[in-house]
Amino acid sequence: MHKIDGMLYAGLLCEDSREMLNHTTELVLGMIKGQIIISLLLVVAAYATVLPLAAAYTLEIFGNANLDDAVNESDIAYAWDIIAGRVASTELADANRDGSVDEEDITQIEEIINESEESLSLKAFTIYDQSKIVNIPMPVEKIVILNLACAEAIRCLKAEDKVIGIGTSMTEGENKDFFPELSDLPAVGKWSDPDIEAILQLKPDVVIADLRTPDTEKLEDKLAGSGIAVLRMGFTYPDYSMPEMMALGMILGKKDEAAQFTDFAGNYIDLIEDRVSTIQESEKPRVYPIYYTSDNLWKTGSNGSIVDMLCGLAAGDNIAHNLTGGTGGMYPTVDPEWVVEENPQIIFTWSSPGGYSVDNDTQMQELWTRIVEAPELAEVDAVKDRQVHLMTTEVTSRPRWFVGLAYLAKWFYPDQFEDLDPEAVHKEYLEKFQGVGYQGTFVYPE
Ligand SMILES: [Ca+2]
Ligand SMILES: [Ca+2]
Repeated sequence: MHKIDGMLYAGLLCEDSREMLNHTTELVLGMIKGQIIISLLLVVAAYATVLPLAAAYTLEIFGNANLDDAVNESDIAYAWDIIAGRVASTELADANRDGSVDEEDITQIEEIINESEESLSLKAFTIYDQSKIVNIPMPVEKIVILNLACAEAIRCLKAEDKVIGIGTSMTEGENKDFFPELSDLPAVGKWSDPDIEAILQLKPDVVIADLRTPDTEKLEDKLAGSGIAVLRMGFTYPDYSMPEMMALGMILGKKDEAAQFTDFAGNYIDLIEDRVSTIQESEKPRVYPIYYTSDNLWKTGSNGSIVDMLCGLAAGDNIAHNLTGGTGGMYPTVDPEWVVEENPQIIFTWSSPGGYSVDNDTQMQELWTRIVEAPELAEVDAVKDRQVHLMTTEVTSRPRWFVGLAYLAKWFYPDQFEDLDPEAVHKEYLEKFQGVGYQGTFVYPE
């Protein structure tokens, strides 16, 4: 899937953008479940004849005329081909977004390549809503970041010096330990409820917020007319996080840093996808992901959630895939009897206690014992076989979600991934991309 995302987007670009996102999500998820590979291949084949070769993904920046993963000289050539009528036009070829592709777009593409453009437009993924086009005045020198995933992404790009304000979560508890250089900056309220006055006083060029939270009424609407752009990015949804990182790299003048990250993460993602690509649907382990909160073992993640995408990539059959409920319809609560009926072979949680500042596994051990000794689960294979695993949100719901993916792949298919060492991947990531040493407790049992 990682490899043909770009083709999917390319093939559906002529559609209404909301439809496109829905179609793409459905297609991608459908493919993960191995249900519609044939129709997908037909879609790909049909468009391959009229559109350029797909890259790993499509960088959704206007000016990326040929819909690959970069804006470069080949986009100038492609835009000239469009103007000459030799190839089909693409939405992103209209670099200045005036409704037609002409020489002014060539000029804008040249300026993007030379990093002298006055503004940059991108299509941001929003997951729960339609995809949204955002116009960013360039260059971007001052940013406010509201959430932790974004702070980690900023560090991946080595762009901390552009941050002038932060959400309060970066000043609290272990986050202060993990982001010492950011935690001392002026705070602008909660990630979910920002203080607009404080943001206006800081006069950033851009505010970067989570995909979904807060509502636009609490952020975009209140900043309208201020000249401050709002960018929504997740950095955690497997289907979108690589193009997001590349787009942010371009916006912050950190293209090379972004490419280093996507190369590093992409290598592990590709390795895992390649190895599980031949596994038949019937051979996939049935898994029950627990969204563990407040001592509750019966909340889970379904279709559209990060954890469901991770299960799909690691070729696990999420028993909750088709359920709906909870936040965004993606975090339903289930009956214990239903779990017993489904009889999962593996149980895991991605929201275990633990983390960067926790130097012992006492709490994780307690939760593990709580699960394997839960009377409701006594007859479930996963418990009988002690196939119960815990990990923390740091390795699933941050830009380093590929570390969580590596753990899942190993838990689902220990033989195929005997040579994969998720802890070593994590350590290398923290040192290379976060500038911190490896410490903490992230999984149980080891
Ligand atoms: Ca391109
Ligand atoms: Ca144009």
